[in-house]
Amino acid sequence: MKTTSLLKKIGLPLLSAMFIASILISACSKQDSIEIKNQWVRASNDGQDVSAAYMTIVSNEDTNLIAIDSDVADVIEIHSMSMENGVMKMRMLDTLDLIAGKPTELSPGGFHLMLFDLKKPLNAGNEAHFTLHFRNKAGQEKTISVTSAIKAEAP
Ligand SMILES: [Cu+2]
Repeated sequence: MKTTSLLKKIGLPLLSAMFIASILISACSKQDSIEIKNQWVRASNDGQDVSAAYMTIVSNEDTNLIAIDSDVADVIEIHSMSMENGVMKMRMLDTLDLIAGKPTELSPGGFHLMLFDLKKPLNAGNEAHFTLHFRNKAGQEKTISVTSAIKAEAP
């Protein structure tokens, strides 16, 4: 068939050209990328409307996490947790500083996103969606969307 042989002739170089182009594009956009991984949300307990979300954030430029929206909670605060004189203290932060290339871990016992006024109970096995707002030193803002699995305990 004519069309088949034509496809064979043109298809492969075209595909590889597209592949190379996509690599170039991702290499360019990587210059100011923010990566989110290991994200999860703790399932809420019966009768409680608070919970916490965890994740690892890696930005390749210095920036700040300044605000968070979600479909599961009306109010979300950035909290830190630390031991002070033998007592665990939780503190609200205005922003979370992110240093270029350094993974910032939000995990139980450390930084976390505190969810208040849950819109509905968070059941293990479901998902929650978050929109993270960042602002760098130059004042440029960036938004990243994240889907987190709801889990009964730390993975
Ligand atoms: Cu907290």
